[in-house]
Amino acid sequence: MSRLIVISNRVAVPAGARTPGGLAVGLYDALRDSGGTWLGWNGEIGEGPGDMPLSSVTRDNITYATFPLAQRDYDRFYRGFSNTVLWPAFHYRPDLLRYRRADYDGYLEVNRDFARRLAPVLRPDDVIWVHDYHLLPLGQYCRDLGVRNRIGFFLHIPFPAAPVFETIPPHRDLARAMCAYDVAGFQTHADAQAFSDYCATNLGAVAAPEGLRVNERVLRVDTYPIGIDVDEVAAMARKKGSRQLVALKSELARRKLIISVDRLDYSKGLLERFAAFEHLLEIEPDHGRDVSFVQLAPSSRADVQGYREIRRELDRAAGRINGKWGELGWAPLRYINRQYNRATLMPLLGASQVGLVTPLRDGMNLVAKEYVASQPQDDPGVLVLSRFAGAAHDMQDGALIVNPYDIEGMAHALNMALRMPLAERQERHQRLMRILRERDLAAWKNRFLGDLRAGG
Ligand code: ADQ
Repeated sequence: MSRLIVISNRVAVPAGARTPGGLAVGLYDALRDSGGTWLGWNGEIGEGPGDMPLSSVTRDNITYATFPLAQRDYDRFYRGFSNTVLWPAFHYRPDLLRYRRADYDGYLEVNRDFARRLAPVLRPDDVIWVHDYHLLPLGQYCRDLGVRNRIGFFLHIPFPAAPVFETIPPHRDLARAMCAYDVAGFQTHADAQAFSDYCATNLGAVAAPEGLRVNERVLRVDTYPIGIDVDEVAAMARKKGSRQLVALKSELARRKLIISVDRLDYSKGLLERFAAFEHLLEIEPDHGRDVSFVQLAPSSRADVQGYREIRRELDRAAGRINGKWGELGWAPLRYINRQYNRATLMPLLGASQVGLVTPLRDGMNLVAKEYVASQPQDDPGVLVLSRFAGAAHDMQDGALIVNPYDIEGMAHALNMALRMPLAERQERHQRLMRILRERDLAAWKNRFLGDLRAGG
């Protein structure tokens, strides 16, 4: 089998004997099967200008080739264009977009640099898989250097409808560059359709039997909903003895737990969710001391504008809710900004009666899937899920689907979830588990790589 080269902004190098978790597992398996390289930023900021040194470690047939970013590149490429232009626009928040030409130049330079590092180490039959919005034009830069290998691209976040995409000043150049890939994969049909529609209207793309024809190239545009390793999550959730869970034991004996787990991000709808929980306390005072809501949200991208404000607003809302509804022995909302590892998180999800996943926009949202996989079959909890998470397309058959802008609607769904009879919970859980298994992480990676290799 041809060698695989994975390129993503951040690379998860396994530490010591520990194997990676989550998404990294799928990519790790794919790389180990065929042998290959994972290239990207090591998460550090290097000193001074000039080329940053590349370091390589090889483990289990996989070479991890990583490098630091210079401060200037971190500011323009990562903090600037990637996270203050692309992230907000792709999540339908053009009001938070702050465009500067210097940031865009930095974004292109770093993409060019990725291509320059990659091209010399390629063998003719290597297959290249590029990940996410930080690297939209990487394929085009590889082509400019004469790379003729198959190159696929997968977007983990939503692709917005044309009028929103067009708020990004260089939208046309970005979309044109994306057409240099052989396969462009999206989380949902709506995302793939939005990209195709934009290309048809603005770049003169036409539908061909093998995909989208743009000038003389043909690009396969398709939907590859990302999944999880269901057995890994279920096994982790069953492990007892996590210190955090032991601490919650007496609480769990007396109260039902609603849980939410996110990175602290304005796209995740935390404020609306807090308001819905507060509304539940208002309309169902009986629930009062029977329910606790745990929101885990470690701060992310704290140095990017927009993130400080949301954090401040959440602190205020959490304080207000506990101030108003709390009692000496009970705080209805536990809002925690610490990062927990998966070994702690999965049993916590498994012990919660409601998984509340209500982003305003999300490419997929793997926490929704992890919540379902963590549930005990004999007494499963209920997933309350936003219609604007990519996961809603896969999971509408078993989750309670809500609109995160409808605070009262979310409170009613929470109420329904907390009161749902066992037989209905089991039935919904079984339906969801069937879908999770059918569309798991291995299926995602096999189908994407199958399509990418097929056209070679
Ligand atoms: P994220 O926006 O990071 O990912 P999500 O899919 O929910 O969102 O989470 C990815 C992983 O991070 C999951 O395995 C989850 O358990 C873990 N995680 C999330 N919050 C955590 C927390 N507080 N503590 C510890 N772990 C946490 C992007 C896109 C998503 C898309 C994924 C994968 O924004 O829409 O589902 O990529 O494609």
